[in-house]
Amino acid sequence: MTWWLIFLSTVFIRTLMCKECTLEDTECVFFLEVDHRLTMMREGDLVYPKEGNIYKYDVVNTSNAVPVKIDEVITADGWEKPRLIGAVNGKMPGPAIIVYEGQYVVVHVKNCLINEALTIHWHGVTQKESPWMDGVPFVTQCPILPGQTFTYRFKAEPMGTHFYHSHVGTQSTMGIFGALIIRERKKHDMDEHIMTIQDYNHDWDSLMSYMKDVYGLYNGRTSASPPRAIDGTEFDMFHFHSGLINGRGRFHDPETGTHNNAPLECFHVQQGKSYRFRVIAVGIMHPFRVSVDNHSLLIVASDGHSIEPIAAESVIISPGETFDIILAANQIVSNYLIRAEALVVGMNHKTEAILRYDGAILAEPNTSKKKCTKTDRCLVINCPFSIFPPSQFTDCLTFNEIKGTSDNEPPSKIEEGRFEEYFLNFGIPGENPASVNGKVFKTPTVPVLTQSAEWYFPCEEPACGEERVCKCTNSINIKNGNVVQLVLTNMGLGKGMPHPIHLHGHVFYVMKMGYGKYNRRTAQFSRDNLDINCRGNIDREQSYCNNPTWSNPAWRNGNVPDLELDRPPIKDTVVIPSGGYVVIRFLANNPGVWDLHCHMEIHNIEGMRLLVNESLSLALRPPKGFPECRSFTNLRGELNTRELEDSCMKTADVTVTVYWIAVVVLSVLLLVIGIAFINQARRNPDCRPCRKSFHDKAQKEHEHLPVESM
Ligand SMILES: [Cu+2]
Repeated sequence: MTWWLIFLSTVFIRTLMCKECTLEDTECVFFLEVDHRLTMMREGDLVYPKEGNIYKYDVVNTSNAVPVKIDEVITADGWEKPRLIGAVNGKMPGPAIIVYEGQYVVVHVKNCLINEALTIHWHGVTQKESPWMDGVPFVTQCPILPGQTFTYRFKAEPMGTHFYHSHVGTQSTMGIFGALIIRERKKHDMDEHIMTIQDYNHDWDSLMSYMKDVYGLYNGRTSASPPRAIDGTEFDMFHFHSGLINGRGRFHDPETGTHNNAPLECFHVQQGKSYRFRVIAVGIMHPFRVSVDNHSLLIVASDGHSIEPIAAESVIISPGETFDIILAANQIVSNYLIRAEALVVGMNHKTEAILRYDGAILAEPNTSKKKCTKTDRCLVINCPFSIFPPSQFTDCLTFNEIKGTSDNEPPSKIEEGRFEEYFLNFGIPGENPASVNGKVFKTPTVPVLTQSAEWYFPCEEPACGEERVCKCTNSINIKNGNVVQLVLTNMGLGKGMPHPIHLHGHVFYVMKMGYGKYNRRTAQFSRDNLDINCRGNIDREQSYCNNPTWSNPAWRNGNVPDLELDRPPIKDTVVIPSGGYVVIRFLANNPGVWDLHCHMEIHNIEGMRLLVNESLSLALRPPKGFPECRSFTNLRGELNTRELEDSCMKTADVTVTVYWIAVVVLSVLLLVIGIAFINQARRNPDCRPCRKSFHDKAQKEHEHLPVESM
């Protein structure tokens, strides 16, 4: 009886606490339980897809059977072999957290995973009053261990479309994510839909995908080739099976082109009304081009920040970015296909959802994608390259051509002596891992924000250099009150696909973007933008570009021409085009330690990351009792803990080194033994080389043979 009462009261409290926040609340409380789940299972029953529905595994005749409710199953792409995923409150995506600007958000996160620690990052929230709530393991907090609960509390700002996700390893794309919507504090006048988009592999968990990218991806016994983007640049080796919208999609068989009829996400609209679609890219690697058949999109915000509205056929969204799209339901009552297509060529990498008008029949849409023609061209927003092939009659509006709105605060003026500029090249040089300026990020082993006395930022190893790659806790030190300009580049030998770079603790102005050169006839990438001097190797295509700068020295100190000073758009994640650069600016007004990283999960965990150390001594201190953690050896100084940690981080290098040391030692040993053996043999006639010895022995024996009588 007691247990039953406890259970009921817990359910009651959670129901109460998880209700949607009202305009009047000053604080809103949520519970998130993170655990593992299997796709295509309802409780203990396997399900299978058919005609847009799902049925229990033992249903043979579906014509009279009642389908399983799709909300009760994490269907993913409907692949019938259940795949292990992470889930928040039993769902993927987790529940949306919807609050109003300025409210305090309290989220009790319970780690119910069996064997993994986690943290939750509130992507887009600046954490001005609470830098220790940013949710980055070993930067702002200790990881939450299995069974533990950690309560996040932060102020909801800035307003807009954001999301939450685990910041540990590959857990985010395992399914540990959900929308975080901060509405303007007034009654909202437009209905909304939330749309998360991701790429997905139904055979492996995200960690396996990462390991295969690092160590090799094979199709049978054939080494797989990387997928190519429309502009000819290469993506990394993620084996894309399907795309998902709000956790649902269909597996399209690449051999036959048919799909498995898994249920799609359905967005309901009423004819004559307009809707705000909050689109969030939560995937591993691929950008998606999003469009809706028969409808134009009005793009009004990115990463939660308003932009001058632009009507377009589609928008391209990369992992970590968000876009707000106004869709006017102004077509005839029917079903329309929502499309999200990856930018690769020769592969059917896409996902779909349904836009269903109220009153439409419950049927699959049979609409077509807009045909872009010479007289009716298509406009695409936020292209990661500057042109499409001419035959596609499609125009790009790159992000530097987009204006912020007049109600955005303008960027701070630069005062004498209060300006800092850094050049950061995001690259994958040769066979080396993803890095920034040739520095592969080494994760600290204590949270540097809250246990700063126990960590330093060493990146001075002799292994680092202009044409070298090293591993260390890379950071830049910026001073509170200064205007900071970062020139993010994607150049030289390590350039690759466009990288979406996300900054924690700040939003930034996109001041300028520079694209590489493209062949106007084929739209293929041809060379880097020459505004940047790669220094290093004289052949910039062979240079790691670890030490970039402006090609014109007069452009330093904020003097680069053509900066957008009037109304630059504001973002927290921006895509650096291949062979190009982005100039971003922000005011250092939030002391703390802030992550800056590529939001392609594979690159982030590999090391394409650094810390922005912003006047750490001025950072607010966490509340009393905030968890601490550190390594422990109990060896009373016999071994240096830091050295142990360093060697752990360099397992691959150490293995190689040990191997070669062993080879050299063994070779020397064999040489010494060989020389000693030969010398000995020379002195001892019984130890001559085998063949000779045998010959001699035979000779001797022959000599002693009795002479046969004739
Ligand atoms: Cu990247």
